[in-house]
Amino acid sequence: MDDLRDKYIAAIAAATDEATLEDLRVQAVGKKGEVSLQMRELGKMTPEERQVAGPKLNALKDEINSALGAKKAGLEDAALDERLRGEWLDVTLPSRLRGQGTVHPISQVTEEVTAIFADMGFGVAEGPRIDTDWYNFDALNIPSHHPARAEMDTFYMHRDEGDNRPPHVLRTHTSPVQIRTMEAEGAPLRIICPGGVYRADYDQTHTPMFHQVEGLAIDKDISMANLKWVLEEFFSAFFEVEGIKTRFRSSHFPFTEPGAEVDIQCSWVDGQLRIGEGDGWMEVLGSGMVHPKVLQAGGIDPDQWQGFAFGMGIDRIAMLKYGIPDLRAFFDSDLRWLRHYGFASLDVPTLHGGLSR
Ligand code: 2NL
Repeated sequence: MDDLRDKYIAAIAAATDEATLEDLRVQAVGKKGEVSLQMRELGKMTPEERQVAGPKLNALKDEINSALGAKKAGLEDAALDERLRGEWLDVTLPSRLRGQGTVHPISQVTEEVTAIFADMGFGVAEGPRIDTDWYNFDALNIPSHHPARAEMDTFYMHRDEGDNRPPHVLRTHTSPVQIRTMEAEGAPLRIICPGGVYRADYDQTHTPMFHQVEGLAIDKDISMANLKWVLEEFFSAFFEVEGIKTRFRSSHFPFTEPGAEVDIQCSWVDGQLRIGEGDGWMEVLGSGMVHPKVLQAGGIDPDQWQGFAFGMGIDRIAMLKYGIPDLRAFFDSDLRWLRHYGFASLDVPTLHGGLSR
C-alpha cells in the first residue's frame, strides 16, 4: 500500500498537464485502477485483516483524489497566469493619432440628445428590444383589433405550436421602456428613452431597424405649454439656432390625448435646407399629453398625475443636422462612409455639439 501511495503521489506531483492527471486517476482510482483492485481483495480477507486494510485503502483513495484535485487546480491557475501574461495589454499607451475607428453618427447624435435633455433634468431609461405584445401594444392603448398594430408592420418572435406564452415582438417603438419605467419608479418622472426599434418596412426612407428617442414627463401640473418649451429648447440646442419656432398640428396617436405633430421652422435657400429660419415648416416629431389609460397601465393614477410624451427618429434628425442624404447608408458598414460621417472618439458631445466645431 505504501508503494502504491509513493508511486502515485510522486507521479501526480510530476504531472505537467491535465491529460496526464486524468490518466493517473484512471490507473489509480478508476473502476479498474490499482487501488480499486486492492479494494476488491478485501472480500477475500479475514474480518480482522479487513478491519485494518479497509480504512487504510479508503484513506489512500482519499489522499490520491485530493492530490489529484489540488494538482488540477494548480495547473488551471498556471494556465490562467500564462494566458493573462500572453494577453497583457497596456491600456495607458497613447492612442494612435488618427484612430482606425470613428463614432457612428447615430451614437454621436444619441449622446448629443442625451446631453441636452439631461441639462433639462431628464434621465435616460433603457429596456429590452424584445418585449411582450402587452408592453409594446396593449399598455399603450393599442388593443388587438386596433389598425395601428397592423400599420406598425411588427416582427413577431417564433412560437412553437401549443406554446401559449404571451407573444413577444421586436419593439416597434421605445414606449414599452417608458411603461416599464413608470411601473418601476412611479411619478413624478422625467425620462428619455433612446434606442433601436424594428418595423418590417424597407425602402428609400425606411429600414427594418432604426432609432428613436421618446421623452416622458409626468407631474401634477404638466401641460402642453411645458412640452412646447422643452421641445423648442431642445431644437435650438440641437440645431444650434437660437429661438427656433415650432408649429403644433393636431393629430392622433392611440397613446396620447390630445396628440400633435410638431414641425420646426425652416427654409430652402439655393437648394439648401436652413433649419430655424424662414417661413417653411418641416415635420420632425409626434407628441401629446399621455392618455389616461396609458398612465394607468404604467401603474400611475391618472386622477392625480398627468404628463406629456413625444417621439422622434434619431436617424432622421442626424441626417438633417449633418447633411447625410441617404438613410440606408447608416446601416451599410461602409468604411469610407464611416470615415467621412463618423466622429473622432474623443469628440465628446456637449450641449452645443457638432456643427460649430
Ligand atoms: C412619432 C410619434 C410618439 C409618443 C410617441 C408616448 C409614450 C408613452 C405615452 C404616450 Cl409611454 N406617448 N410616446 C407620443 C406621441 C408620439 O411618436 O411619430 N415618432 C417618430
